[in-house]
Amino acid sequence: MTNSTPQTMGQQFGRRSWAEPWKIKMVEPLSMTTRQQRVKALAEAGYNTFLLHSADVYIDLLTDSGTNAMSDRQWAGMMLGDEAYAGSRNYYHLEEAVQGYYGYRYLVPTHQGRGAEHLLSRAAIKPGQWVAGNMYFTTTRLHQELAGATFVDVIIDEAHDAANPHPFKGNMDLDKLEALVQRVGAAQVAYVSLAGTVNMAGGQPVSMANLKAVRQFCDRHGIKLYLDATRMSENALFIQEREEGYADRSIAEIVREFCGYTDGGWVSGKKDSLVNIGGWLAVNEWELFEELRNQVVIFEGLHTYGGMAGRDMEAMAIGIVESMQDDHVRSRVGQVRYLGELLTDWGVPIVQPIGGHAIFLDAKRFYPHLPQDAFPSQTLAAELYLDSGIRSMERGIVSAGRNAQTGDHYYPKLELTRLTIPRRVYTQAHMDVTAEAVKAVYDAREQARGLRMVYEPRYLRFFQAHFEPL
Ligand code: PM9
Repeated sequence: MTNSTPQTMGQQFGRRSWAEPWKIKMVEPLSMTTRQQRVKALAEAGYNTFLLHSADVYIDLLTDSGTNAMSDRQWAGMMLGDEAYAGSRNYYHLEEAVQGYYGYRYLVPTHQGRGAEHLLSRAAIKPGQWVAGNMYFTTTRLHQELAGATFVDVIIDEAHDAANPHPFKGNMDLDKLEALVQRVGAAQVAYVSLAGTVNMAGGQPVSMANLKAVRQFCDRHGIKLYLDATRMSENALFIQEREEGYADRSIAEIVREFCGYTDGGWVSGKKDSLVNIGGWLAVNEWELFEELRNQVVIFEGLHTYGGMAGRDMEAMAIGIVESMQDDHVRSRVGQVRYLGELLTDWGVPIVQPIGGHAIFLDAKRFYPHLPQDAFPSQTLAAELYLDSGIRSMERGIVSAGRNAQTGDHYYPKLELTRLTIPRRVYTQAHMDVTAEAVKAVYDAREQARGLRMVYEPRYLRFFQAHFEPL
């Protein structure tokens, strides 16, 4: 494992600013539309930014998922794809990277994160059981529910308050966990599902101390603990910066220690791991691995490719190494902070503290005159696109979906619009342009009228729902 020390960038040269630890070798042109074109494109997309053609988008901050720029090393790795059906050498490289950096014993590759969630949910949940998690994630919770579990949010209360400055808003509340066990019995808790960082809370981290406490709780009650390690290297940066005793530990060391307290984990490789497609699930227990390896051939592909091409596994193996470099993580989160600090200075309400992968605009404070039923975050994403061609994503009532039992909307406390920063893709100038566009939409906030939903798909409605202006 190659580790850079935490202090290698900026400080090393006695400078105060950070800069990206790479230079640009290939570029992709952007195109700008007129407002008239955007009005038409948005209406055709049913006011849902997921339904826009990317050709109609200027700066694309929909997601950091699969939108990363790969390095020259990763592209070179693509040429070394071993596309054998079974036993591809790229699988063994990936296995080595996962074992080396995350420390889990047995690897199951999948086509992306939700493939891993599907397999774990099927293998580890018995219908009628419960899963406790630190706030829900859309695909994670859906797979747990489809496997017959009821999801219970046990994140600390501070996470549901956009303005609360708690340094580890991803932490679990041990009292909430205890209350669940008292209510349903430990045997009925399929597992604890911990995400680092917590996407829906604003990219907020979990502290090592909290994880250790959760581990002890799980040991006391005989409950398994599985980690969504999708953005774990970003979580590690926050631990390095904010938690006592970790300032001199590298990102790679912190990730390895963190994962060591869990029984297994999964990732969407499309985030931290700097690739455009791929995922995995890895566990320490042989019996569970046997079951997962059995299931992967039904739903994903053979256990040595799991839905990925050999070249994709090679790019991910190299991406894992790059994602653990301190300089990389520092500049990645540094760019997110740059945008967030600009907006904060201009008085635009965003989730605080600034998280790892995105800026989350607080639509409740942005549009206090819009009720949650008028979809304020969806409205804000639409208005931002109309103003500038910048694409963002709703993370509020639409994403939260409906209670599977009652059919009612969930009304999440957080009503957010996410400006998600792809890794190694945009420059500081793009962040300036984005901040100016958000400010312009903020200045015109009183004119926003909201939306109504006119088409609602059954699952994960935020992807495909249609809206009309009120
Ligand atoms: N996250 C995101 O944009 C892409 C799908 S939702 C728009 O944030 C976590 C923490 C995720 C995640 C995806 C998945 C699923 C699991 N855990 O998208 O299936 O943020 O690779 O991963 C998205 P896949």
